[in-house]
Amino acid sequence: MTTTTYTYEPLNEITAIRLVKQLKLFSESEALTAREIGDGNLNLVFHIVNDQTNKSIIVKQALPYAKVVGESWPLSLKRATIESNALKQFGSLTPELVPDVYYHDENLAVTVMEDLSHLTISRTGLIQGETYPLLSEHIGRFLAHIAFETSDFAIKPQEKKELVAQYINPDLCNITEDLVFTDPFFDYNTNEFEETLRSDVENLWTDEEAKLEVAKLKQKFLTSSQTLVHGDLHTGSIFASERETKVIDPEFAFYGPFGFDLGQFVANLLLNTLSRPAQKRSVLLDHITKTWDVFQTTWNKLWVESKVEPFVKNPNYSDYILQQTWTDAVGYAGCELIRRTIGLAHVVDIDSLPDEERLNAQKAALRLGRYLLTHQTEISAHDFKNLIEE
Ligand code: SR1
Repeated sequence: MTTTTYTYEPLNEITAIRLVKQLKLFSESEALTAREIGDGNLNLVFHIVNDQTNKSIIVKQALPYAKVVGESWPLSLKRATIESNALKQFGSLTPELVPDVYYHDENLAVTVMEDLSHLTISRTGLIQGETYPLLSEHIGRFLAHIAFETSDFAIKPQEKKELVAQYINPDLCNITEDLVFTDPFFDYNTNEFEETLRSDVENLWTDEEAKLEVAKLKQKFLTSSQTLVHGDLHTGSIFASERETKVIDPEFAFYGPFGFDLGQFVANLLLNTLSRPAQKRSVLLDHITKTWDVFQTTWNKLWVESKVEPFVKNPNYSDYILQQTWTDAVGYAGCELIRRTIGLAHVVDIDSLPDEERLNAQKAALRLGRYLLTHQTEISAHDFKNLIEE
């Protein structure tokens, strides 16, 4: 069998079709249509379909810069390989919760994967009022499996260190370090907010109590290699329907803190909650409690089966790790609420609201973010209802 060595060049509709035929994912004679549908900040995404048979696939290619800003923000193409490896690793643990990967080429920075267009991006669906009854059960299970089974509780330390090295992802981690943990807390020009919010933002910039908590969480993000994290688990990284949930886009994956993904997911549910009238919020708050319940139940089940770490015999140890994970998640949720309100990448849940509602939701997100940062150890998963109403 001959293998082709590719040289990087950005694909277009024609070359994307040529590639999938070369890969024999479709035959030469098939009539295919390709459409670039990437609406994220970083990549090209081609939807390729045979309109006669309806067979379809996704070709995702990393660009050597951040699409959202342009060529002035270079980014390593290695992220495509990290994403493909992470999808395969997640797929080996929770196959029903991620897309199948059919092909990856490191030079082209291309991953060919299952088309999920029968599902909706959960952010879009939640904005439209979908409830996704299985979302929290699925994400709680996904998070617990990934967190536990890629950690030192499930993998021998030498092997785990190889994985830590494999997932070193400096450029994408740097985006998070800047956009989530640093820039929103200083008067930096990446920030974006309306003048009507300025006094709230300036109060935050001088709030040394909250900023100290952000500094500690950033330090943990920089140094703690507890587990493989998705790294960008907002509701735009999750496809969903009434019955199915699929996690996509783990190009920010790296070895980080147990609570990071959970915190980002919770924060994005909270951002959607804050965009709604009071009587429509409970479904999101229930998703938060259920995610954490399922996480703990799944984690404890994996814990008792663990054969790698002799200390797992002590149940207090599991409680300690879970407590730390939740406390960190609350802190990371606080950072995410603030950065999605005044930083570079906002959420459409709130930005699409009419003026007065938008300002109220943004102020509430900043208040809640600050509260989570400064009360991390006191907040349980059941407390958000009261916190949001206050
Ligand atoms: C320049 S990238 C901006 C944001 O988009 C991604 O989805 C991450 O959330 C990142 O922080």
